[in-house]
Amino acid sequence: MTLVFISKVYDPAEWSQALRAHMPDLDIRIWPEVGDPRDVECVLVWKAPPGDLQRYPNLRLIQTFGAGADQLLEDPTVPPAVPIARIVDPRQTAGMVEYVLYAVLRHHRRFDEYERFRARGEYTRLPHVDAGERRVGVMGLGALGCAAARQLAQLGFDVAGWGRSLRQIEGVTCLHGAGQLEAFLARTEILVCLLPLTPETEGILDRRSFAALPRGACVVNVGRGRHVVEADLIAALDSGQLDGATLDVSIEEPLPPGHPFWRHPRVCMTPHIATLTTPRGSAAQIVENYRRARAGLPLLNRVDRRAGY
Ligand code: NDP
Ligand code: OXD
Repeated sequence: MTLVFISKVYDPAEWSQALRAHMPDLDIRIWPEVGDPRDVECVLVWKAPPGDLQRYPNLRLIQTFGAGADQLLEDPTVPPAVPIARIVDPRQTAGMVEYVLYAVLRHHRRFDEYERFRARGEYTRLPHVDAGERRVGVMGLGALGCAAARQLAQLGFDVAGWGRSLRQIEGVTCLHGAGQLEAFLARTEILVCLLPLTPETEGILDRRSFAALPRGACVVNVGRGRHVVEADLIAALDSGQLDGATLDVSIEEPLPPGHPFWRHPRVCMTPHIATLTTPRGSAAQIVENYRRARAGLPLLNRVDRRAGY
């Protein structure tokens, strides 16, 4: 029973302890010290070195640390017959909801503007807008988007959601499909992107989408950096079409030195921390999936390779 742990960001000691608490005889090998690749049945991975996953001939499960599996799906060397599972977990969802609520409230209550006033020594009041008059839009109504939309609605915001298929979420106006995207954008003053990265969603937040938003809208991107055409975002911020952006993700991560997001006065940037997968929240799920893969049972949170998420 051998699992290879591949990650530069998650702590192998902490995870090994948590995984073994659920499966004491699990043999955990920390990449790149994998020993005989024929022993390996499961990889637990966040950002696999390209080509690495094809070298385990007895692999039964590719379990990603993330909610998004785009990086694995884009690598043509990942063995096509081995199932991929992702993490869906209430703690991870709660972390994302916290981040989204904070970002939306910050734009809604114009804290960045007040910070600029303060820096200039100005004691100025802006007009007040009730939450019920603030139109927030959530793109992607999956595990995370749905939870975020629901909580925003509970705070009293006027919330719409947009996804691929029609959803029903209490208190949220749900739109779907390419045909309703423009209407969704036109009514959205604070846009939250929680889409998965697929060929269809790459670059979805571009010049045209920004132009479809009302002037002065704000964007919160917690999906993937490649959802945004970064040059178009900067241009929309500089022209005043957008008032601000909160970005947890960027096309290149870590964000390279000299990137305009570092210094742009209307960008708030965080290092892909909107939510994190924790051993406490997810070790049991990972071990359960490994057991299921060995027993030939359906996996928890299996990625649909054809859909791309
Ligand atoms: P899910 O797979 O549960 O949900 C994805 C949603 O997006 C589904 O509702 C799906 O529609 C919809 N969707 C897919 N393709 C399209 C499309 N072309 N147009 C419109 N809607 C589409 O994912 P999660 O909610 O768990 O996670 C979403 C993403 O958030 C992840 O893929 C990841 O990229 C990102 N993420 C970022 C984190 C961070 O820390 N910044 C942490 C965790 C995740 P349908 O309902 O029809 O399937
Ligand atoms: C992700 C994650 O998919 O952190 O980004 O879970």
